[in-house]
Amino acid sequence: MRLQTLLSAFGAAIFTTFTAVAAWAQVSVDGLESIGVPVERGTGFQPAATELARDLQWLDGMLNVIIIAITLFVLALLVAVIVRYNSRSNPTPATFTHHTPVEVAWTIVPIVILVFIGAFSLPVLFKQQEIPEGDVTIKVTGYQWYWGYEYVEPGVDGAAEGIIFDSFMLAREELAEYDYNDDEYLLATDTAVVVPTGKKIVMQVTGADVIHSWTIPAFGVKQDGVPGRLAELWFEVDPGMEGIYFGQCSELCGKDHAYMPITVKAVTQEQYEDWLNRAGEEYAGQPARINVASAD
Ligand SMILES: [Cu+2]
Repeated sequence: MRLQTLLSAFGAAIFTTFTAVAAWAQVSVDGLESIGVPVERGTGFQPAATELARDLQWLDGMLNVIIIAITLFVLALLVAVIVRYNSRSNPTPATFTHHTPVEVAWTIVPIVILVFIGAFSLPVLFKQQEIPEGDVTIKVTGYQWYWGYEYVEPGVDGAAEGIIFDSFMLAREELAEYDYNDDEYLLATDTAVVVPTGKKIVMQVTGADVIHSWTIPAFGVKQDGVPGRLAELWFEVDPGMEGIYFGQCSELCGKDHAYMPITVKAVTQEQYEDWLNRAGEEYAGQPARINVASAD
């Protein structure tokens, strides 16, 4: 009984600490609309905010056309066989086992289709995997069960040095306080990754304990964070697409896998620089990790 009381007191203490840290850590950017957000009963993609996402969505549409055409063709063949070659309309079936022209055709045609698909999908894949020189580099680490972010290089005048923060999911009752809607529960976090639009953002993705996966569907990016490895992904949000984008950990990582969402705020370069300056002061709370050497 005493142990139970002790445990619940301990739990309350931890909760209070986390809440206090969360309240302290918020450096917000106001006036942003949620763009990359799931919609009720939606089945399509979220709006594409990057060239990568546009490419993916176009490829998906093109593949769907091919898939539907093949499915209808096979269906038509099946129907033709059922109608013309059932035992009533065709009582004495043919007994041949080979038909060379047909066999050549059903080998060549799929090869042509696959080469055609490859010719469009490989460039899309390469565009994702060839990491450009980033204007902003952010290291993201998956923890059980939250994300940690470090702005690796300063964007302007060294202001980003020491911008290190963790990002926890907001409880339902905290959403309003942070300017999120009720239906953004399980998506919104206390701190958000802030990136400028029209700039190449490189994310270095890793995991601290188990494998996690960082994604923003509207950006067309997803990358596993594997402990001991540093993987990279990149994206460039289209100018004019300033807003809030959500993602969720996409690699089953344990008990609270569903409670470590990702919030990215894409802002204009001016808003970004303003945020950098404010965040630099706010988040430089871990002196041991501030890069002092490059200050002069
Ligand atoms: Cu995870």
